[in-house]
Amino acid sequence: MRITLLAGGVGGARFLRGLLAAAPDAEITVIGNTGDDITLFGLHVSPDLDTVMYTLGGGISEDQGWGRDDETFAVQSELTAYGAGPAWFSLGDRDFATHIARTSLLTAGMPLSAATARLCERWRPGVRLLPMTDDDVQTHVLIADEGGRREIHFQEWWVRLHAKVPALGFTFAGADLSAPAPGVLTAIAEADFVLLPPSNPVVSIGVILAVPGIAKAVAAKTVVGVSPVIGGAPVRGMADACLTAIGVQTSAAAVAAHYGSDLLDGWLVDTKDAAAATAPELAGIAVRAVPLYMHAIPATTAMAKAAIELATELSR
Ligand code: FO1
Repeated sequence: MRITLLAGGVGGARFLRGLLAAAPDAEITVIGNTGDDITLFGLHVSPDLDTVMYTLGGGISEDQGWGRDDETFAVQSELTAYGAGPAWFSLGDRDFATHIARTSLLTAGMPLSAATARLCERWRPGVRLLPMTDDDVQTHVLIADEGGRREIHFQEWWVRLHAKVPALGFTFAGADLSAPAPGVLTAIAEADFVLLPPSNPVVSIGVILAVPGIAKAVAAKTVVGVSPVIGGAPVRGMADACLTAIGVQTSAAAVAAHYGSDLLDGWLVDTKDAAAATAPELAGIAVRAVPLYMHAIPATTAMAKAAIELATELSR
């Protein structure tokens, strides 16, 4: 069985752990969001690719959901001593090595997709991890503060401002000029079905769909999504701040309606949101209510099994 997913950071990576347990023989391709990428100290940081790679490779900081386990911060404290910023983005010594390795491969002329494959040779995540594009696409956030209306990098909004300054909108700078990375469109076309894990629908899945060609390729497949919202609140992160910014209600039904029935064939909601199954705005989308809290691997495995069952049923 060939399964392709569009994934962001923590939610996507945790879902993938359950999917690998639910379908150990499946050939899984993950198309990772790179709109979060940021260059710091001359190094290319790819947070969502690293979260998938570390989580499935066994190197993740479990309580953070990002960065490495057993971290030390000697380099960061030395940089701070030099007044070299920014200090608000916490980079550990082990994590720095990933960004140095990636940047040296990019500097040697490798595209991000090849560099990502090289880093995965160490971590062996058990999935093929592809960046959505090898081109430069950056998620920017429009805010209004004492400095007036301006756009800032997603990471500055998410990490320095803790998404507390309301986002007035998002732009995916460079998306229009970008192309899917090698293998992305083939992985979608050749999949038995596509899954959308409970990643942020705006700044993770939404960015990937903004790369020309990807949305159309995905819409041609059987697609089952997993709601990132349970009982009117995001399970993790600040998906609600992102959804509000684009005028979408924070509910399981509203997120599915936002994706639309052209894209989605099936939608998993938590048992709390079972009413979504009869929501008129979800006509044309098969809704199933199953427990969606990924509090332990068995729970996530059951969710992944439900997604596979629904996708298999819908692709008949
Ligand atoms: N998130 C934070 O809230 N604070 C940080 O200092 C931080 C550092 C960081 C370093 C490397 C990395 O790969 C991720 C990091 N993140 C941090 C998480 C990051 O902002 C998110 O993982 C994604 O960009 C959103 O999915």
